[in-house]
Amino acid sequence: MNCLSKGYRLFAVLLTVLALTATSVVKGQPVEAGAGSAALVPVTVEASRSGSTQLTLSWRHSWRDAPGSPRGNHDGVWLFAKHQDSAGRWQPLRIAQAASDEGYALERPQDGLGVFLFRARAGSGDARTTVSLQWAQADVQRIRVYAWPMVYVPEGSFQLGDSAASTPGRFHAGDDPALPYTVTVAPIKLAPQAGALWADASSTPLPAGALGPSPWDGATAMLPAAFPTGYRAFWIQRYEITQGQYADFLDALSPEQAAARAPMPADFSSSGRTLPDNYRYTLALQDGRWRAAQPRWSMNWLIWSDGAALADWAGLRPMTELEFEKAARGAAPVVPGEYAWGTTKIIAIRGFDGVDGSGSERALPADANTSWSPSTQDRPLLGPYGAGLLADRATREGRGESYWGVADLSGNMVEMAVSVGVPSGRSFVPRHGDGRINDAGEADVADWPRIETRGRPFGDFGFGYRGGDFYNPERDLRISSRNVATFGGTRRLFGLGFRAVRSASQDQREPEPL
Ligand SMILES: [Ca+2]
Ligand SMILES: [Ca+2]
Repeated sequence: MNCLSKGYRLFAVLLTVLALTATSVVKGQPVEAGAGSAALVPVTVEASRSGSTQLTLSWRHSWRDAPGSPRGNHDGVWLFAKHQDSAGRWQPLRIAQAASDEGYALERPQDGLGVFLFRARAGSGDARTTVSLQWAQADVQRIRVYAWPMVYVPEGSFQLGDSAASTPGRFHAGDDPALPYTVTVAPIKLAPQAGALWADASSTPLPAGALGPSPWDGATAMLPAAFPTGYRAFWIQRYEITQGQYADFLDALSPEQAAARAPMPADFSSSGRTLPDNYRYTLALQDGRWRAAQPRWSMNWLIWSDGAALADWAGLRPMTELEFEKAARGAAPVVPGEYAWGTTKIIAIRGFDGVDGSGSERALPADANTSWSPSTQDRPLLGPYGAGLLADRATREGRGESYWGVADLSGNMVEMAVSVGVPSGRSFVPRHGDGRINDAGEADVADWPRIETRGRPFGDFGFGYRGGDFYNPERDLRISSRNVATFGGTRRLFGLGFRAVRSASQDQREPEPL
């Protein structure tokens, strides 16, 4: 061995030592994925330097329709992050720039609170891509990322109201209760006359027997221009918020905030059940961390304030009941009495082939397409099933999917939405959350509906319930049922879930170079 090669080897060792030192310095910025989020979209941290992070994400049953196909939409993922400040509080971490692999595209809203990641080209199957994120803030200690499955609902016209006389509270054409109303780009006039939108105002009995609030206050007015009618494009969560995603949310809050947002024993007192089988609710605080034993099962036992806070924290917003019908029916003509999958066939899940909760179980019977109660004596599944349970079925009807591919809009958990039937709903302005909630654990976005008092079981608070749940009869699961569309409930109930949306950016649909 000569001196030259010896010197070279020493030099190489020195380089290695230097490189290792440099790596250990930049590794002072640990990045982790929220556990509940990762149960749906697994995330691998490939590299993390000060100010930027590289992640690989994968998710199942992804698609993008071919250009020119009648439906023409795609799924995607809302990727957002928090960082822990010096006081230990989790704060939103904005994204300055993002880039993905060839074959995937990104939409980064101007507020940088997250990025939408989706297929750039037509295709379907499991998705996998690496994403490089450049953070707006470099001097952060610890990062947690969240990747939520979403579906893109394109801009376009659609019909409201299913024209079935047996569908309570349904929207209809202003001059004919037997015809649907067509939403277009034009402003919506609320009036009992031709060209306007109107709805059935009859109240429906509540489970205890008393009549619920009217789903329609009968005000004749122009719907404010800011109100999301469903015509404009938006992103919607593909599944109801899961118990794992909700545990991630609670885990990023202060103890005071989490106490306001976590279902408590007092909330359960009406159920007549106790843990561990409280309508399949599996969250628990273990060693200071919130964990869901079944992270894929839909979150239940929510109230509006929980959903609104979750949406604010995630940089999203609540949907309106018009967006609910758009997300379900899509551009297809109405079918009287239809459910979110566009037909009137509805088969309740009665059990599972394989271990319930294992992630590989199959719903039984083989043609079951949601969870509901055929009668008060026949309630086959008392609690939520998991996100993606029906995803491998051959047909849209079998998967229980909407026109656009959104899961579980009819049945499983109730969807909470901003109501058009009362003034406090019509004044909604679709601002997005800013990634933070207030110290009391409440959403603090101006002009979102909020519960003003919990002194009554319900009130005129501007929100209501859509789509029914596992405890409801089939009529409640119809796309156009509005029997509780203005209900404004003030109590956590075992069938109440949530799903958030975000208005699509009008100007950032192209991949961005890093
Ligand atoms: Ca649902
Ligand atoms: Ca906020």
